[in-house]
Amino acid sequence: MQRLVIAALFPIALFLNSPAFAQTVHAIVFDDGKASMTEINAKVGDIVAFYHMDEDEAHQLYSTDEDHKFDVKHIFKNGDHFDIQISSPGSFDILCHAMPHMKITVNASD
Ligand SMILES: [Cu+2]
Repeated sequence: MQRLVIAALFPIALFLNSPAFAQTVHAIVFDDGKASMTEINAKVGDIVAFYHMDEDEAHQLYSTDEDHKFDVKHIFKNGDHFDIQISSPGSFDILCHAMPHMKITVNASD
């Protein structure tokens, strides 16, 4: 059974490692009540990685955009890490439940 699973995954792994599917990780650090970036230009398939390094503030990140919906439901606090993958093109805003002024715009292209 184990062997079957590995055999099934192997072609997918090769496919993802080919240069045509090179994936960029856009790391955003949250500290001092701020995000390290307020705008990201990304490609479909890229990862946006949130790193919470804030001693004083809790951030709760979400997007209500139809094609890029997510919500970090738990309290996102110091030391936490959370990734989203860009699944389709378009621009959307990442907002924060805890801070109405916090906004990170993601421009995703094919
Ligand atoms: Cu915040």
